Amino acid sequence: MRTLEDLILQLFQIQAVKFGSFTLKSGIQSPVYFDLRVIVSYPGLMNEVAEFLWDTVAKTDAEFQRICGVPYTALPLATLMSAKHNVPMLIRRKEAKDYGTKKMIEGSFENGEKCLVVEDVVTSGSSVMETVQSLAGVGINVTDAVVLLDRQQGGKQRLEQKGIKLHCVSGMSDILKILEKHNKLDSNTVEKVHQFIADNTFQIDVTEDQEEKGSKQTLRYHDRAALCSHPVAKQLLNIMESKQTNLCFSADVTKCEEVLQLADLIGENICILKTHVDILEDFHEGFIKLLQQLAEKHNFLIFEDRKFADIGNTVKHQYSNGIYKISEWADITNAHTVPGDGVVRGLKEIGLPKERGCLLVAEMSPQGNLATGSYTKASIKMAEDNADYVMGFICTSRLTKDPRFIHMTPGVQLSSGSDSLGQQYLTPEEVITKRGNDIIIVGRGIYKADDPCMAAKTYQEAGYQAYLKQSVDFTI
Ligand code: 5BU
Repeated sequence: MRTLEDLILQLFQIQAVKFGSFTLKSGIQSPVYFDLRVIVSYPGLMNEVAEFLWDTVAKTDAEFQRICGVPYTALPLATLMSAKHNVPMLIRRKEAKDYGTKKMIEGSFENGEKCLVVEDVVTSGSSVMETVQSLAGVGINVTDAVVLLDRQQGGKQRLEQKGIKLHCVSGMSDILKILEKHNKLDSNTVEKVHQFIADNTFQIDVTEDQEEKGSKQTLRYHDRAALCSHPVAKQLLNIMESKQTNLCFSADVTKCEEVLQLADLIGENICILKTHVDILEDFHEGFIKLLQQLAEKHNFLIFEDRKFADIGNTVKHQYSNGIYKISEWADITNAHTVPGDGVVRGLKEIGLPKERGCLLVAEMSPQGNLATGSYTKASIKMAEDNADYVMGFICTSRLTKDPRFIHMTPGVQLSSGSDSLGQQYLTPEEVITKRGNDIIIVGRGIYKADDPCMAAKTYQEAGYQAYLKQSVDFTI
């Protein structure tokens, strides 16, 4: 059996541990990357890794009757541990959701049995949690998990908060120490990795309410801002954090002066002001300048709710030319996905160099709308394929666990209901806490109120309180 030192050197040699500049799934640049998939090509080493994992757990008081690897990389490791030490294994399906009726957990087991979860690398702990939740869904308890490499970015603490002890064969600091000692890394790289870890550790803010419930937690706005590489999404999340607001005001009035008055009156309560610039009767270029000054004064972004829906070539002109020249001033705009991805690619040609953001209309609020099912799914894929420009969705429910995407929901009032033309209203609590969205879009609830200033404060407070109670299991 090798020492831990030998093992790390071997992992470095086969490039399971790499240093340089890597774009992680979340879009952030990391100076270090662990890719353990490659070990399947080195059966001897794979056996040793499995033994290290086993010995790490054997030293503790962990009790379990089953072993389950987090798919896919840890699957062969769990298999080796199971076969050598004669502990029955379970397999967690990754894709069961798409097939509907298929079982999530394969293998035989008894209700209430305990299972050890095996993982290759832990960053935030979310992948381990997903497997724990699938197992819990069929009545199996998890109190312990074992991991080969812990990136030491807060995953261990997050799991501990959910009642799971994470046993680690090795952490980032061991790896750095060993590789530096053997002259595989210079001190500059080591420093860079330490800095990266310091800047990218997942903090868990647990509200009192969550503490009472025991184990609920989520990434906060500032955690997500750190994960975002999209400049507008990052800026927006930072505004939401510093102003404690997830309120977007939809200024659907028809006179420029009225928009400006409202913007100044409630600017401090909002993170975004949404316009329909084509409903303004007296639109003039000076209006945009004044609106931008107010955006700067109160630190909010401007979102033109244009809902582009034509072929790429046409939307390029609609976005940059004509009377409104939207791309010159709107931090954010949006698009329907009905024309296919050409609409996004067209807008992106204009918006990307200007560092603008785009939201895809993946779901809508009115009764009987057609943006559902496979249409919504295709919209999510379009966003993922264009994540350098698309920063999120207009939607009524959380569509992805990716923390980079902002989910904005229109059709919000303090009590649910509808208007006479099919608009359907949900409450801030329903939209943010229950459905896991990020931003409430409110129009008439504010500008038709007797006291719009008071109404904006009320929506800000309701939206933010709903966020403090929110728990979304993000994938990082
Ligand atoms: P309300 O006054 O809060 O109902 O205004 C809602 C705003 O959101 C309004 O500007 C609509 O154009 C916009 N909206 C919406 O209500 N529903 C949708 O699905 C989309 C946009 Br997309």
